This record gives sequence, structure tokens and C-alpha cells, in this order.
Amino acid sequence: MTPRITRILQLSLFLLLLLPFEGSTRSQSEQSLEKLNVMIPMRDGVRLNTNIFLPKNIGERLPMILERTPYQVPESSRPFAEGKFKALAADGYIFVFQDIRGRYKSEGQFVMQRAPVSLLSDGKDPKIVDEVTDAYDTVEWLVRNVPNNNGRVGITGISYPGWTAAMATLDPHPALKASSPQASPADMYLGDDFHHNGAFRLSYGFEYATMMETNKESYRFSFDKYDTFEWYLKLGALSNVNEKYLHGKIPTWNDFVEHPNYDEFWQKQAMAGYLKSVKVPMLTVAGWWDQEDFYGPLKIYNTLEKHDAARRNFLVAGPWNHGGWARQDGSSLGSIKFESNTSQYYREQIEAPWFAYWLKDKGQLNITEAITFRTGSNAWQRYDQWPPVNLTISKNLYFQKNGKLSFDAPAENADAYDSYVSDPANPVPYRPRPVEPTYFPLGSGWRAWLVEDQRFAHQRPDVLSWETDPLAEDVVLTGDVIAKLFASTTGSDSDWIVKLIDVYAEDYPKEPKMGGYQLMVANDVFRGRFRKSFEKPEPVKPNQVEEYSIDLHQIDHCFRKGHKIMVQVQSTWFPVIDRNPQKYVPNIFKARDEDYIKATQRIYRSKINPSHLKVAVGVGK
Ligand code: PG9
Repeated sequence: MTPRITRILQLSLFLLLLLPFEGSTRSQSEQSLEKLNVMIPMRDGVRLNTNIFLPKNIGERLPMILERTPYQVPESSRPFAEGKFKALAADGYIFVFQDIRGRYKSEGQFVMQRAPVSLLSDGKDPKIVDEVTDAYDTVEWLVRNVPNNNGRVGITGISYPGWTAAMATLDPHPALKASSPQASPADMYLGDDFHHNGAFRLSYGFEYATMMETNKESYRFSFDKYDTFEWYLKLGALSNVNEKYLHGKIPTWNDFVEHPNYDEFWQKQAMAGYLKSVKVPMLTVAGWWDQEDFYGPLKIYNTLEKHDAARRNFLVAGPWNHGGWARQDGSSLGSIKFESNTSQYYREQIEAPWFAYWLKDKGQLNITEAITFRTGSNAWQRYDQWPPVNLTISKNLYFQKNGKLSFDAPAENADAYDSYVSDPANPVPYRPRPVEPTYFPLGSGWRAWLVEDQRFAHQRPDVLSWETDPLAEDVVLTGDVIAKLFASTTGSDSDWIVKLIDVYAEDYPKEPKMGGYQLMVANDVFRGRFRKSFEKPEPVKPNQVEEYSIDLHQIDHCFRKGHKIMVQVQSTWFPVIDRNPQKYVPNIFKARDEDYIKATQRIYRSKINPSHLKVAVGVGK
């Protein structure tokens, strides 16, 4: 930036400081903050719209908290009166919000999850820009121009803004002293919003891509059915999307179609490959029931942890949906109650002190390596390592005959199995219908679907279940859950969905309506064609038993005495996951309606094909 431009910007900041805050009824925190609006220039000349909220009449220099968002910067300081920023605001920060490139009032071109291309160059070419360079240029401008700043910046955000917070740490400006990526995706192919293990997240992918790329502002696709389950079913094969609705105009949809496998396009975007050292202290936050990005935070924490000799990499996981820790008090999610205000605890006792330590030299680093909220028994746990393998033993929960599940290996002979027919014309809904549009403004089951009572699917002929006897004592599972499925199909491709469920006691005096509730505590889907490689899919051999290893991620859950542990397996989860045609076609996005066929599935539970879940059972209390 030339000195002349800098002077003009400084002057306009000064003039803006003199302007009164708009609005007449203002809360305490609104009254004490001034808003500045600036267009901050990036190295390629593109300017990004930025709102800066400065506390008035402060005697000390303050650090800045930055959020970079595709969802529009706040125009008023309302966010500081409640929720995410309240506890931080009480400590005193300058808050900075920025529309990322190409969104809302920012200039330039939006690219969905723009790959960090600058890291692959020497960083000097001003034409090479991404979220890493935009964060760098923004921090540079802020520390030079914002009045009364103490030269330190923390960055945070949830989901897409969480991802920009993580991106900022890959080649950080020296003034960036702390980052808290929250619910940040890490890999859009392996586990976050757009695919899980190669299976396409149809409703989310379609609705999010159209929301972000129809124009610069968030747009809502207009469905002619309230129950989108029906809409997506009527849509038929994925090739109908461009033919009937998008006509090639949504770049991200076109990318889905052109990159059905884990090719360079997805790999270049995925975060893990860039996380080679902890350059900035990190506080990663995850929700156990995050319906969008649960894989991401665990991947970011676990990858960085391998490089964290200085112990600056931390994880918090709580009983939340996507971003739930930033809203309300966190005392419940759907029908599930947590017996304390978990979100408030996180914001006041973990997040605010953590930022104050790094940005204000205030207090002690009052945090362990990982802090998790153990669901089921509803208590915070502090760990020196995550997962705490020193506190658990690895065990297998085996599928048995008569729908039983147990820690004993099966004694059955080779062809013992249970079976169902999976019909793409009659898929299992992922949540009870009607399935309102994902972000339906009048309310949508989307936000809490992961805690829905799974009895709506239990005992469908195309959903199999195995369960333990009522537990004689509490069973705590802490850490990884991996499903090992031995399965065959009459088709040449298939999806396998595995759900680990806590079945409440039938007689539940504490809350009688919860008797027999089936609470999912871990789950995921695996697309069979990728069993050997995500880069090079292969047809499944019909009627041949194959072993599938399905990562159900991590949990910290107590199955209470009297509850049962259940596993459900199914092959459709619609429309959150597109229907697998069950007949191998090279690219499912180009499949035709006639490619979708019924298949008979077998799940084996014998001595040589022992389907099971590998779990980490807590020892001691
Ligand atoms: N889950 C959303 C998202 C993040 C990144 C890419 C695509 C979608 C979000 O809530 O921001």
C-alpha cells in the first residue's frame, strides 16, 4: 500500500470514529462500541469489506479478534450482547469482521474453499491470492491502521469462517498470535460437508452450492415440495440436476460432477497436507453431533498434534450441533439434556481465558490438551492426551445371531449372516419426514437430526440392528470407533451406513418420555467402490464377502447401566447421501435413472467374517 493510500485510510478511520453509533435502543455493549467500515486492500488490489468495532473510552491498547466470513459481516454490535462474543467482549477486544473475497460487499471472485495455492509458490507473486494471503494482508493492515491496537490479533470463526481461521495459520502474519478454528472442515471429500468417504452429501451439496453461487449474497433454492425427501426422489439420477435445474451455472456443482473421485482437485484443497507445524497456538472446537463438519476439527487437531512439541495445540469437544457452543446456553440438543449450560461454560471458562492468555498476557493457561464433555454421564473431562489411549483398552463389539451384540467373538460358521434388500426407489430417510430444506427459515430438523430417535428407522426391513443385553454397569467409550464390516451385495457397488446407538432403558423414571430412546452417538457412510482407494474406484464383486473399514470417528460417551448398546446397518440415508445406483457406473453424477437397481445385502457375523465395532473402553471411573 502506498503511504498516500495509508494516510487516506487513517484519516477516514479517524473521521468514522467521530460518527455516532446508529440505532436508538442500544444495549450496554452496543453503546460502548464504535463501528468503522473500511475496504482493506489486498496484494492484488482487490478490496475486502471490513467492519471494525472499537470499544470507546478505553485506556489501554487492545488486541483484535478477527473473523473472516462468506456470510456477511454484522452491521451492528448486536453479536456482542449475547452468544459467541459476549464473554470476549466483556474482557475488552477490538472486533473485526470481514466479507471474504467475492462475497457481499467485498470485491473479487468467490471460489468455494479456495485451495491455498500461495503455499505452493514463493508467496511473492501478487496475482497468487487465497485465504492465506488475504488473512495475512488483512492482519498487516489492521495492526498498522486500527487505533489503539496492541499489535496482536486472534482469529476465530465457525465452519466456513473456522476454515478461514485455520487457513490464516498456514503462513501466518507475525502479529497473528492465536487461532480458534471451530467446526472447520478439513476435507470436503473424505469427511466434511460435501462427501463422506466418497459418498456424496446430496441435499447439503446441492443446497449449499446454490446458496453460495447463485449470486454474491446467500440465496435459497425454491423447492416446490415442503418435504425435500420427495423432491430429491422425484429428481431421480444426479445427471438430472444440471439438465433440469442448474444448467451448468453453479461452479461447485460442476466440480462435483467433474471430480467424482479423490483426485488432485480435492487433495489440493484438503487441509491435512498443509498442517506440518503449529505456527500459531490453536484451540480447535468440535461438536459431537455436528451435522456438517465433525471430521474436520478432529482431523485438524490430530494432524497438528503430531507436530506439537511445544504444546500449543488444544481440542475442545462438547455436546453440540454445528456451532452449538456459540448459541444459547448448551443445556440441551433436541430431546437430549446435558444438566448444565455447556455452551456458556465453554465460552466463559475455556474460550475467553484462552484468548486472554495469548492476546493479553492475562491469567494462566488453564487448559489441558483436550477438554471433552462426556455425554451420557454429562460431565466435563480433562485429558493430557487425546484420544486418551492410556486410559482405555481396545475391545471389539461383535454382531451375533438373533440381533445380539457382545464383546465375545462369534462362534458361528462361515456363512452366518443377516440380510436385507436395499432399494434405491425406496430409500431410508436419514431423519423422519418431512425433511424441510436444510436451512429452512421457519425451522428445519436439519440442525438436530443427529440426535433424532432412531426408532423411526429401527425395524424397517432394510435396516438391520444388533444390540447388547441391558448393561449391568456403565460402559464408557472414549476415543476411536471403527466399524469392521464383512459384507456382500448382489450389486456391483453399495453404500454401507453404520450407526452406534445408545438405547435408553425402557423404564426411565427421570424422564418417562425418553424410555427406549435410540440416541445415535457415532455414525458414518462408506461408498463400496472406494474400499481399496479413494482415487481409483473399483466395482464390488457381486456376492463376494468384502471387508470394509469404516471410521466412525471419536466419542466420549457413557452408556448407563440399564441402557443397551446397539448398532444399525443400512445402505441408504436419503437425501443427505445420494443413492448409490448399486450397479457400478464410472461416474455416479452421470448415472441415468435406469442405472439404479435393487440389491440384496448380507452382513456376516461368523468366526471368519466377524463384523464388529472396534471401540476404546474406559478403565476406572
Ligand atoms: N458447513 C458450512 C460450510 C463450510 C465450508 C464449506 C462449505 C460449507 C458452514 O456452516 O459454513
